[in-house]
Amino acid sequence: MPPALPAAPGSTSLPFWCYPHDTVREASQAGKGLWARWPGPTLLIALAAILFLAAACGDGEPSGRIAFLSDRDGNFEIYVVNAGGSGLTNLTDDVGTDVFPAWSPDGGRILFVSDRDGQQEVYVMDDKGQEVTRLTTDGGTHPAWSPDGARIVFATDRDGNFEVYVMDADGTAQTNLTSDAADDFYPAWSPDGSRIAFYSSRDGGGLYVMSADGSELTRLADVATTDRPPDWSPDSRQIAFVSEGEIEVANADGSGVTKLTEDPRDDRFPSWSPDGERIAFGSERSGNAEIHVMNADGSDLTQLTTGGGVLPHWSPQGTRIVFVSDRDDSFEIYVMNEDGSGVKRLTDDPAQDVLPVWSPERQSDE
Ligand SMILES: [Ca+2]
Ligand SMILES: [Ca+2]
Ligand SMILES: [Ca+2]
Repeated sequence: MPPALPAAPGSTSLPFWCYPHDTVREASQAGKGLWARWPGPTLLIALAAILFLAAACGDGEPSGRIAFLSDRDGNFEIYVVNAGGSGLTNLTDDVGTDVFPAWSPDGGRILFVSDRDGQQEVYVMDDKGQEVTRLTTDGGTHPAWSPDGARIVFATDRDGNFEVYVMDADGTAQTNLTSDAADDFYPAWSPDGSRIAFYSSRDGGGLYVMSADGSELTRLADVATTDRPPDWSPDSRQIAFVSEGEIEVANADGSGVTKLTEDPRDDRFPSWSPDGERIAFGSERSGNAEIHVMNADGSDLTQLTTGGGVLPHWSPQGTRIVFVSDRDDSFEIYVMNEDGSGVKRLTDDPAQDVLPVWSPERQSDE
């Protein structure tokens, strides 16, 4: 867990007239009132002012949604909030522990894991929290979608140790891909659908990759401990992972294992930008847990936050990063621009609000 953080410095803000939509709305209404008295030029001036404000605000409020976990009702639930901060909704509302949200590639459904029926099982629901369907009955966790949304990969210890399984998206055709006496877990499907990466406790612990049917198993790197799935590059050629507190990448064929960071303090949570050019990550190298970004070859490493930050995740267009910080006392969800400017808090609750995941791109996004 991140260390305790000192008081946060002031965050960078957009000009005040970029924030409240009411300002624009009032200008619009004022324009209507003036129209009645002075038709023509006044309305045009009002419209020009509105257009100027919109242009000056750049790309404005981010669109898309963010799923996250909160224990604000006494146990963990999956929530969504619009990336602009509105529409916070509890999707699960169950006394069980509901965790590991994973957006379907079309953004219409969310996989999650719950122990509501006694043990951890994989469930799916729509993006309103409706149409909840339990997909596994013998235990399941760490679910992830295939890129086409037709299949789901997950981990289960139903056979006595953890294995990586796949199933169809309706829960049928559950198949063991690993069948090894060691624990196999945290699977991640490559964006091109051809491979699945996962961690295993085999031979002291390692990062492995296999074809999506379980064949062609390759050990990529030694990894003794992990608490997150590995992160594929968008072109499916590389995998970012954490080993002994450093961010490393490996080629999917097992070659080219490269340490991107080199600092005695922990570097964690690598998140590949959608264009594949950069990797955001959390680091304690400044003495605080802060979000950093570097080029995908490890060059041009830059600190983005100064008030504390962990668990970065990019927006689908790569213009923003969502992250978690306890700068305002409890863990909350924040969004910032890719350069660290424009930090905005999305949650405000004494409970833990953590693990934000930006929804996939839709036509209306950003
Ligand atoms: Ca719950
Ligand atoms: Ca196993
Ligand atoms: Ca909170």
